[in-house]
Amino acid sequence: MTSLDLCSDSLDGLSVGDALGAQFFVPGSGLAALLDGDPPAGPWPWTDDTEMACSIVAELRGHGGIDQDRLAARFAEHFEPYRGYGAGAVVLLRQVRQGVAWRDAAGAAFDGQGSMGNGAAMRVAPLGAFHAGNNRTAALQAWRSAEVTHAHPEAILGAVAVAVAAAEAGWSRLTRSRPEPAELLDVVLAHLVDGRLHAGIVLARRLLGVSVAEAAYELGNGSQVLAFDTVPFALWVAATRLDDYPAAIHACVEAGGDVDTTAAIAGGVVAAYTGSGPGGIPAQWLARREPLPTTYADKSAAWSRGR
Ligand code: AR6
Ligand code: MG
Repeated sequence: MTSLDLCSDSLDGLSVGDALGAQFFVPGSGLAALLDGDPPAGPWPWTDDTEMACSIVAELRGHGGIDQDRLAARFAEHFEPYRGYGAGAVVLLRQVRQGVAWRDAAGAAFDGQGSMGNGAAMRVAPLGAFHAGNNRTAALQAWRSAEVTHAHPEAILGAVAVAVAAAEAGWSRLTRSRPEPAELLDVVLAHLVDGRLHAGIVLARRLLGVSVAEAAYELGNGSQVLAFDTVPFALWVAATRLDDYPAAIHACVEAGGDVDTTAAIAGGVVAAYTGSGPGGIPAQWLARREPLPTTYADKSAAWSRGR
């Protein structure tokens, strides 16, 4: 089991969660069908969560770490507007394509506040899995990956939280020791500073015994598309269902809201622990996900050189 194997399993978990979660915005596809073992017919197109995660994974495959300029170039190169990007992300990625420095574009977003959207968190679980066994490196690398598009500290901390959870999940898989839900969230909290994201994870830790509906009511379900309205619930799901990928995705679907993103985050963390094979992601779900792009590294390098 290499770092890249863990990373790749987490990417499968993220992208299947994203693609299946996005199906629940399609009229007529109901929760009951999924629970009955009859999910929507494929292929399930993945969305911006997966497209951006693939850019991060290409960085790790090619270089073992995040170079922010190169990551910005990859994000801009692979940006397909119809993949459901946030409104701020659309503006920012267009600007970067036009030659604006990513740091200027990210800093200017939302009247100079920077984005506190959930986009830095939605794409980062595979980076955490890659750094299984080294939570501090996962946190630092997540920070770097987030800054390229999200200048607001709450969005950056959302990415740190998800990456540390995925690193811990991957490490638990390697050591064959499942952490208690509270232990997993404590490891995450140890890498955060005070703020709304931190407060959300503290609340999630107190709610470990409650129903999905109650957790989503208290923590948010991503309907505001903000980091602190998304990550606490997604990590509550991952912590409480770490050994059961289908149950984690069911919980995200049941909660509603920004389902593709909560399922991408929870799915990316859980698959770092379960793997993507038997006992992890159902084979039928993997087969129905739109295939992942395969040409990221080369195209992006060519685009960078041509600027
Ligand atoms: N003040 C007010 N609203 C904000 C702020 C802010 N500082 N920052 C973000 N928002 P964005 P993302 C709101 O556009 O984070 C897709 O559906 C604002 O409404 O930076 O990459 C994905 O699947 C803004 O449009 O993009 C994810 O669910 C929104 O948060 C999500 O979008 C998202 O921030 C990822 O979005
Ligand atoms: Mg999306």
